[in-house]
Amino acid sequence: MKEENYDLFVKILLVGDSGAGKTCLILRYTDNEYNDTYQSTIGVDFKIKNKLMQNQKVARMQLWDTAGQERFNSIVVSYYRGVNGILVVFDLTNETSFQNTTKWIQQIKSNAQENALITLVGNKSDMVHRRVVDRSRAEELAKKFNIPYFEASAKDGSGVKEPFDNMLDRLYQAGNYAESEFNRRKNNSSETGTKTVTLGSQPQSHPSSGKSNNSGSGGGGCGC
Ligand SMILES: Nc1nc2c(ncn2[C@@H]2O[C@H](COP(=O)(O)OP(=O)(O)OP(=O)(O)O)[C@@H](O)[C@H]2O)c(=O)[nH]1
Ligand SMILES: [Mg+2]
Repeated sequence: MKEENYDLFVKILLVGDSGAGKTCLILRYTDNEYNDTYQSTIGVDFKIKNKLMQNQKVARMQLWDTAGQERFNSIVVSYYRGVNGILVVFDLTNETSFQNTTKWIQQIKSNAQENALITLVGNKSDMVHRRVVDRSRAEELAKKFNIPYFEASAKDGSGVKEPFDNMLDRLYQAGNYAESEFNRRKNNSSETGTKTVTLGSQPQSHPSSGKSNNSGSGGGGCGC
């Protein structure tokens, strides 16, 4: 796919405690793959997914995967500014990871742009017998912050598309995205009506993680 062959561009960040499954969710969503071997993310990483929306517009989604480990938190915080949407991920089998979602949401509210959209995601729904967080508790928390809640399993793939696709739809509805340079040039000054958000710096200006196998992959065919 050529650089200009998309209509809108969004930057989505995933945050949450270490081990919650952020990397696995991104890998499942972008490549439909899952790996049981736990490799904790170092710093920040990203993947690209091109998505054909129902309205036939092609969205380029830049999905930023962050390290949940406390020692990387200052790096993670530096990535909040300039993102359009943030998925806060917790592990349905880990009470602490659920308790900490409040901390993550507060950190987002103090550091991200005011119009950044947030979604809460409970991962590992396949582990029915080890589950400790009820749907009702998570829904209550999401309601308190007025954000949507989704449950997913990166392992079996269920419910993974929904939080990402819903975030994209909400960003589109809110006009919280950037137009491609190509469209911007094409439309020039004649047509307005599309709200354009100027995004922050591009990935190459950010420190990347040691896992270069993931970095910036995708961007190829439309993973619609
Ligand atoms: N059963 C089950 N295990 C999962 C699921 N998602 C992730 N895991 C397991 O949890 C481990 C941690 O997942 P990661 O995606 O690496 O977690 P992370 O949130 O990226 O962690 P950090 O990079 O340290 O912040 C994985 O290696 C899997 O073993 C899931 O949906 N179900
Ligand atoms: Mg990770």
